[in-house]
Amino acid sequence: MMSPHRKYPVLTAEEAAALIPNEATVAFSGFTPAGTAKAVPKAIAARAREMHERGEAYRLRVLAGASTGEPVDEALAEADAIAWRAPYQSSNTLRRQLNSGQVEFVDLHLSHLQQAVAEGFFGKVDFAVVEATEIAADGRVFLTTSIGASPTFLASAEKVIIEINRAQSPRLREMADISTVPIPPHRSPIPIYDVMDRIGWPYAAVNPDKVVGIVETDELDEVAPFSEPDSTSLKIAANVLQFLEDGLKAGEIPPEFLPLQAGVGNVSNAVMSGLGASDKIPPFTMYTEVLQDTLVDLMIEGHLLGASTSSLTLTPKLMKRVFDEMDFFIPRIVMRPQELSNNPGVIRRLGVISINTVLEVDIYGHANSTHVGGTKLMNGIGGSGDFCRNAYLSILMCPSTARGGAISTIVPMCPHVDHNEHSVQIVVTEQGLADLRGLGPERRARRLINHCAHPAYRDYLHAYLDASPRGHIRHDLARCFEMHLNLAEHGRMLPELDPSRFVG
Ligand code: 0RQ
Repeated sequence: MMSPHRKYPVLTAEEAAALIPNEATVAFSGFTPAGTAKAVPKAIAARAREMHERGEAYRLRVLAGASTGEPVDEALAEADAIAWRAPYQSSNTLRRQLNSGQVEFVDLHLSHLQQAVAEGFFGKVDFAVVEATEIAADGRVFLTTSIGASPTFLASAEKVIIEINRAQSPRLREMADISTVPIPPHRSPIPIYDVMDRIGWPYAAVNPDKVVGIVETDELDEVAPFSEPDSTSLKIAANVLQFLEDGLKAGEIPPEFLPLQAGVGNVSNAVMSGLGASDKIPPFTMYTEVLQDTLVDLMIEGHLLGASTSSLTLTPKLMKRVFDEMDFFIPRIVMRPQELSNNPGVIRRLGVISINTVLEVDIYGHANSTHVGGTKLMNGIGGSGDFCRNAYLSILMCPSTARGGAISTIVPMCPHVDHNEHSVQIVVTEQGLADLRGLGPERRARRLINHCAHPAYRDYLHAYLDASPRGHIRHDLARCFEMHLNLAEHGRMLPELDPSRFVG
C-alpha cells in the first residue's frame, strides 16, 4: 500500500519498538500526559516483558519533556524497562523504583533540559519518538498538545519515529510557536516582550533521512480530572487572592496586572478559580508551562485574556471543547518549547508572579518541593525552580500540616532544599500568609511561625528558635531535624501533641 506520508515507511507500533535496542537512550514527546507518545512506548513495554521472560536484558535511558502520560513512565516502569530517567516524573511505579535505587533519576530544572540534551550532557540520543499531527516530506513536524523538548529531541536524535495521532486536531499547529535557543556562545536576546509574542514557526524540524518510520494512532491524551477543592485549598486560595488584591491596591502590582504562572494540582486549581471569581482582579494573562482545565474555563469567561504554555493538559471533555472552538482559542494560546516557556530571562523581563506548591518550608524560607524526609523523591523540581527563582513575586503554598496533623510543613530546617531563602518571598498556608520581603532571618522565622505554622506546632518552633545559638541565622545543628527524626521513629513529628487538635 502507498504510504500517505510519501517517503516515510509506515510501521506498526511493534515493528517500531523492535528497532530500539537494549540500553538505548530514547527521548519521548510529552510534557505531562499532553502530547505523550502513546503506541510505541506501550509496544516497547510489551517487548521488554517478552525479553525479560526469555532471560534477556532490556532497559532504556528515558527522556521526556517533563512527566508523561501512562504509556511512557507507568507502562515502561511496570515492565522494568527504565534504567535511567530525566528530568521529571509523576508515576507511582517509577517513583517506587527510583526511591529503591532500581532506577537512576536526574531531577532537573525543566528550562535546562533542551540545552543539556543539545550540549550532549547526557550522551547521545539514539531515538526520538514524537507525537505529531503530520510530518511533511521536507521534515517539518507538526506537534500536538505539547511542545516540551520535542524540537531538540528531533534535532539531536540519531533516529526518529513519528506517531501520527489522528485524534489530535491538525489546527494545534496554529498555537505552536517553535524555535530553539542555540548553545553558547551563539545566543542572542530572546525577543519575547509580551506573553503572546510569537518568535518562531508552527513546526519543529527533523532531517527526513533520520525518520525510520511512522506509526498511526488515534488516542486522546489521558488527563485525570481534578477533585473539588477541599476547605484547606480554598483557605490557601483566599489568602493568595487577598495578597494579590492588596498588592494591586498598593500599586505594587500595576493596574493592568502581571502575567501569572501556576503549578499543577488541586491547590493551584483553587487559586486560579478564586482569581477568576474576584471582581478586584482585572482580566489577566499567564506565562506558564501547563495549561489546565480551570484556565480554559477562565478563558471562556473572559478572565484569562491569553496564555503562553508548553502544554495543553486538558481532560478529554475540555480538550474537545478547545478542538471544537479553535477560532476562539487559537488567538489566546501560544505553545512554546520548554526552554522558552520556562526561560529565566523572559520570566524576569515579563515580571511573572509565580505560584507553586511545596512539601515543606523551613523557618527561614528555604523550601523543599521534592524529597519527603530529605530522601524519598515525590515528583521532581519540574518548572517550579525556573519560575520561583526569577519571578517578580514568588509565592509558595502548602497546607500547614500533612497526614492528619502528624507532619508540620513548617519545620526548623528542610532536609532537602529546592528553593532557597534568596528566591522565596511569600509563603502561604491555610493559616495565613507570610510576606518575607525585607525581613532579616529572625523576623522571617517569627513571621513564618506566627502566620503559616499550624497553632499546635507554634510553641515548639518558637522554643527551637529561642534555644538556638545566636548567629545571623540561628540554628541548633544537634536539634534541627528533631521533628523529622521523630516522624521516622514515631510516625509523628511531635508525638506528644494530641491528634484531636487537628480535627476539622
Ligand atoms: O501524600 O498522596 O500519600 O496523601 O505528599 O501532597 O498536599 O496532595 O500536594 O498533590 O499538590 O503535590 C509539592 C508534591 C505537592 C507538587 C507537590 C504528602 C501528602 C500527600 C502530596 P499522599 P498534596 P500536591 C508545575 C510546577 C514540584 C514540581 C512543581 C510537586 C502528598 O506540587 O511535585 O511545582 N511540586 N512543578 O500527604 C511528607 C511533607 C508533606 C508530605 C505533603 N511535608 N512531608 N509528606 N506530603 N507534604 C508542573 C511541572 O513542572 C510540569
